[in-house]
Amino acid sequence: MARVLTVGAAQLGPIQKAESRTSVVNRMLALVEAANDKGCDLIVFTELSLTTFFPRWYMEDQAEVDQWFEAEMPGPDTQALFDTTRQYQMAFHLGYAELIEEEGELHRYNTAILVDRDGQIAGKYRKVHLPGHDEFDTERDFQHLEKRYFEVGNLGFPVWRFLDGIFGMCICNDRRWPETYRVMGLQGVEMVVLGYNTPSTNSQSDEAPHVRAFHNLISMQAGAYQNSTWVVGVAKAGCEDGHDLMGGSAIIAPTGEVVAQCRTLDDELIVADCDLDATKFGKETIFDFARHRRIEHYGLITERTGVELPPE
Ligand code: ING
Repeated sequence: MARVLTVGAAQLGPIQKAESRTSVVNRMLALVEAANDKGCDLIVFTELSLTTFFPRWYMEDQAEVDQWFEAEMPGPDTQALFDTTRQYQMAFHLGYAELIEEEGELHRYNTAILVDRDGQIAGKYRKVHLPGHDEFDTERDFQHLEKRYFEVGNLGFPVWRFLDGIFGMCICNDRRWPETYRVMGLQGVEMVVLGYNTPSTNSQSDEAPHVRAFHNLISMQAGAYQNSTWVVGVAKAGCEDGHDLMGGSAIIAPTGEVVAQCRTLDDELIVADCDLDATKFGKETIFDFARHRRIEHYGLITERTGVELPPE
């Protein structure tokens, strides 16, 4: 039996600070049209899809910060996305900055949602691994202030029954941490969808760009292979107000093979037929956790970095 989904990875090119959400959503709707023309069941958008990557800017005024957040989902700017995808019976993934009042307090998260074919939000994830720093760092070539603007995600790494499969999400830096995929792998995940906004250069070193592209793929390919799951990683790419973001959006099979990859730094749709049953072989052989994984024999697993070595 095959459970084949036609999946579109909808990379976005740069979004300038001055670009309106309406303009961005119109670009996204063009990608939805292209995805519909190719028969996509699902379209995956990127991290912080609706705005420029604003954590690169140091801001002190909360109202200035909050202009980058969505207080409603769907809201006036995003309703067209929900309406059009529902019309096409196409599910979608969307990353955005979430402003929400919970128990009388305002909270701000780097968030992603899964929306089903009928336009209903089926799952929500909030970014756990927030890279960067929370105060202006004079040592860096550019700022990365996610720790300043977002709270750490408080939803864990859940999975959902979605599109006749088991789906999970993560966001950007999460994809670099093996725990991210394993927590979902232990729940039987069959497709992990994620967005990323990754600077092409390292603000703290002269790391060559090809190394960054290598780390991007190896992180996602390893996560896919070691948990026998599809991984769809979608970039916001290109030059935003003078700051370059890498592309490389990819659809990765449970074997770890890249089956499709974007070639530009612009709005670009790549499509692949993803058989969710292709995850079974790995889960039932090499990565059959029940038969082969021996956590009780792994020795001390500390929550701290590193382990106290026994005295000489
Ligand atoms: N961006 C980058 C990412 O994890 C980064 C930040 C790049 C951290 C390279 C470490 C190394 O892809 C976001 N938004 O997390």
